Amino acid sequence: MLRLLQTSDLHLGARNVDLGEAAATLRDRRFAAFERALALAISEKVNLVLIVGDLFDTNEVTRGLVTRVAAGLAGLATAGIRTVILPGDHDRAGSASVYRAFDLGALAGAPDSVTILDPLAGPAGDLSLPELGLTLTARFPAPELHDDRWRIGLVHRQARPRDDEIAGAGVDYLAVGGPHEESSGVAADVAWGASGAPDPVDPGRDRSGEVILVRLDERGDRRSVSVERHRVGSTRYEALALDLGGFADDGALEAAIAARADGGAGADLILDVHLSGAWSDALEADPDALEARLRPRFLGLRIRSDGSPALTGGAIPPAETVGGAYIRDLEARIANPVEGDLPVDELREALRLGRQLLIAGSDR
Ligand SMILES: [Mn+2]
Repeated sequence: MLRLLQTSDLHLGARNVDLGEAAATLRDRRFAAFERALALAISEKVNLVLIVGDLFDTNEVTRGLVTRVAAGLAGLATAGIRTVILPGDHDRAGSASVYRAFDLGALAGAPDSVTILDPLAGPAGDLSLPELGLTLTARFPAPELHDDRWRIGLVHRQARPRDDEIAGAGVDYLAVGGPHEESSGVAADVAWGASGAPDPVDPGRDRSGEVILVRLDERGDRRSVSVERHRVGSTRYEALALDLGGFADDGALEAAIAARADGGAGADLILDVHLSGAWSDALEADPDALEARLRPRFLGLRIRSDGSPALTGGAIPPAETVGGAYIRDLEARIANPVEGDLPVDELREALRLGRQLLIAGSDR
């Protein structure tokens, strides 16, 4: 029986400029998930660790990061565990590859325990491990790969290959990197598994934050593969859509967003808020101000708005008053926009401000 720990899409060293101050925290959390994956490999006494692409977020990472990764791999080597790494989309193989700029095995002090599989090398790039009774290949498919060992393929793609491609891969098990969510299955007699990202790297991926343990069993001439999920990540991404028409004042709006951080939940949460709809004059609904006030409660917070101030409801002051004339003029321009006038969203903002300045407190 052989056991492998499989991970991919760690995206270490990502700059995440859109996340502002949270970016550095997020990098630390991703690295922590990587370290938890390695600790799991050691405690589970696996035979092999597979990293199926996008270990690094870019080929231009710092020596400091590569050195920290190498130290982790050195820990595996000390425990007698070999690591096999496939370059991905972000840490692409080729002349500019991070794996050419740095020799991870040498940095780990264990050149025999760390292998970079070159997807461009053809059959010569296959890795034969007779002591484990398996052969690994980065070729996809590798239909001529016939030996009586376990044959394991590694492939990195944005979406998992189709069933007919997997069925013709020429392997017993296909390790898939690229999809950021966990999934696994069998196509014809080929088992496949994708671990997803060990710490979630983007929104809308419920099955991420995990690594998988792959078990290869042989009884007589019957081979079976099973996949077991293990959580190592903690970051969560959520989206929150709010209709501004449902809020009586800014306090209520702020409370609705803040509620997502209740019970300390904000510490692990990157929340993406989308405000829409028409808001009443009782609200400022300023996304930047809300974001500044609420950001400390979350790991990351983004608030976007494409809402607009409400048109004037209820009775309008008489047309001969300044306020009444102003509102009638703007309502008409909003209802029948003409070329050369201000954009409608600016007219609506002018309408809102006018209502506040000219008729606030009146009995309209
Ligand atoms: Mn990726």
